Amino acid sequence: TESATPPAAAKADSAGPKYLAKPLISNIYTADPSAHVFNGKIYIYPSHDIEAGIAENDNGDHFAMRDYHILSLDSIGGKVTDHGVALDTKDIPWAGRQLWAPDAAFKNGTYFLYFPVKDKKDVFRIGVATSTSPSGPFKAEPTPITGSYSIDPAVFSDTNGAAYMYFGGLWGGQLQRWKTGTYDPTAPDKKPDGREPAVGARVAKLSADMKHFDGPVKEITILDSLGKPVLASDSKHRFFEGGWMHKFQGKYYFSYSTGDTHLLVYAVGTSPTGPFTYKGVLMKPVQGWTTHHSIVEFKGKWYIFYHDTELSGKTWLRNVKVTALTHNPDGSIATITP
Ligand code: FUB
Repeated sequence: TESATPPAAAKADSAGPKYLAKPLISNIYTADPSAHVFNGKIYIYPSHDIEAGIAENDNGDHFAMRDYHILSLDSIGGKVTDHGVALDTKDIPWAGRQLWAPDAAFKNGTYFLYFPVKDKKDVFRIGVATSTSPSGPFKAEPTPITGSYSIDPAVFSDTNGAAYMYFGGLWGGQLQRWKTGTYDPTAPDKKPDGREPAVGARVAKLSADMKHFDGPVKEITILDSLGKPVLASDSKHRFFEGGWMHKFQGKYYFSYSTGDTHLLVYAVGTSPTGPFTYKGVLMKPVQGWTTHHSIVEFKGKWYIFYHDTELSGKTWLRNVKVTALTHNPDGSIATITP
């Protein structure tokens, strides 16, 4: 376990949001922060970025991560603890390469870590690992979740106890190759026909043991303000990757990255599986190509965890940050300029 003291400017909650947007740790590079409150503390489940010496390409081969470190903090602006390696690719029997953005959940005394990694055929699948501690170490199940594919799992436990996994990511995340329900490596990775509906994120209900899908995988529809599905060519509104679900005042807020237009946006619905109506921009572009976030309520205040490349200036060596998130009285979310 290593500890890292945040930079002096990252002061306590009362200091206000503008002082919070500093790298949370600098001893390792971290990205894609999925934050949860467990046992009164914030636990962050991020990707662990490394310099693998692989040239940057549209496939994302330069994101060649091999393990996860879990972070925790007692308060926003407080000391951040790096709990060391929680899961390594070498301990996932079916894994090939690229351990990308994870998420976590808790049920009946067990913590679950959900992770995307390419299998030995270079196809992204989503696996699950368990632990009795929120900081791990985690033990991976011997096979990926049946029916899972692509990247960026985000698990949401509803107030009635039902849990759902949101997943998917375009281009390097391979979601466009699953249009027919089976893997098609010949599907064009980019530039879909301008008039076709956007490829949607996926959602599946989780089984009672949290280790399987309970029922079919469903494609999520994002509607525009006229009630029409967002088109594939509408790159400022369509889903790209990094989905997240939070519930606020009984409504379901599905937020995501628009990828090549570098926005974090949100859409709202009345069911956890959608459809969701596009509402606006959560966060303007950060430094670096990717933008990926999570939203969590902690001690009565809402926060957004995200990343940028402040420490390295390199898109594949990112650092996680946190800042305040404001729900306006009308249910809209105030746009954050990072
Ligand atoms: O960290 C690798 C990938 O970059 C994630 O899976 C995407 O969401 C993007 O942040």
